[in-house]
Amino acid sequence: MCYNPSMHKALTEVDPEIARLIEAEEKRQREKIRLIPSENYTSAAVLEASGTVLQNKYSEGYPGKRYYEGQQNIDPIEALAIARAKALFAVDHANVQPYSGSPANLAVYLAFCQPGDTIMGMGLPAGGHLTHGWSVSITGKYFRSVAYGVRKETGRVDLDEVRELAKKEKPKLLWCGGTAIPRTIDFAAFADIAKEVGAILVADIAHIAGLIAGGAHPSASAHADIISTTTHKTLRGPRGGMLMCKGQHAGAIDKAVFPGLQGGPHNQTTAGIAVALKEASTDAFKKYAHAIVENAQALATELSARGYDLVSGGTDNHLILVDLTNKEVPGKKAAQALDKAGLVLNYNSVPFDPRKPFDPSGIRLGTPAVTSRGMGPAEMRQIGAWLDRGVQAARTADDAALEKIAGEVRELTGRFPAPGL
Ligand code: DSN
Repeated sequence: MCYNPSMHKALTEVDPEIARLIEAEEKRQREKIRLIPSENYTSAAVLEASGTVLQNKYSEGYPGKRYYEGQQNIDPIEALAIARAKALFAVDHANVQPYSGSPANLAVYLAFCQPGDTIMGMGLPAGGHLTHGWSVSITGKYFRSVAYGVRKETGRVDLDEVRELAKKEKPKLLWCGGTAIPRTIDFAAFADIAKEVGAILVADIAHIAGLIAGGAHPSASAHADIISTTTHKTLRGPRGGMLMCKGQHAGAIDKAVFPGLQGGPHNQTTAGIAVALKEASTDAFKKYAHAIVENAQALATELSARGYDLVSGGTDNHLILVDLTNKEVPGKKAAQALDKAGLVLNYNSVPFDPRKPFDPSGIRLGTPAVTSRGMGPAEMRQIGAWLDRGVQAARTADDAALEKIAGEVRELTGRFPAPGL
């Protein structure tokens, strides 16, 4: 059942223990309904490109300017990935070497800040990312970090509040984007604020890169100085990162990624990114991106109808954040029970959460992976019903009910094969 049976054969011979675990993970991904909004199924083509001899090659530097010989094939692969990223996201410059989202973001700090400089981002509990200056991250320790949040009544960013704070604090970098934002990000408004206070605007589009590529979320390219993204979420590529920017920042960004922060790029990942970007430029991907949003809205509507308290009241994108306080089940207990029922999601803090991040009040879920399997609104309504039964079973610790749901889930997933498996 492996995507590459010959590789699997060698692996089984050499290391049956690891081979068995990979097979078990394939089975898990096949049989369960994966609702973690930052996860997806890459295509067989991306998986193939990512598991190749390209990983045997060192390529410190950039195409045409390397510190190692033998780049006859690596240079054109990286050049293709760069060209495709530039075309897809309509940017002047792209760097496809960051190992993932956090290193990409660190490179932005290295490019533009000195330790101790003031930076501003969305707080983690409000939906921001650790690397946007949260206290436990290096970015909150090495810089003077100021956090904005969301309004309690609306669950949405209050841009007037962001403007006031930015005018008072004068940050060098202003981050927008994050990991638990169910609503459209107003890049133009953030750009106005950044301009007003002389900050560099960094749009972290990791969660929504695929939606932007497919035209299902407004683009950041006309507004942000720097765009940071991972490549494996809605964009459906391999685990990796990219930085894109206006031409004037190209040199600073490239220098920060290499030699500033990283060594040799992971060429097998670069090839996987190139393939994913090609796939993301197709009409089929545009339909996929819009279907993700349609599915998230169908699931949100179903959950709302069942009395679930959705942060901000719903979703504009791929992600739904649910406060389970009124259901009398904490997020972690619900997420662990739902996993037994074959429904995999995150426990997650909600804005103004009175509980601790390791045992918070909410759950975070999304539709990129189920949409990759070809599921639609009818399946989302069914998933909403299962989630409701699962949360009730979590409250009453009814393992038999969870097992019953798991059986029904397996029946559904059997009818919707996952890409790459
Ligand atoms: N870990 C990612 C997520 O799940 O949103 C963010 O880094």
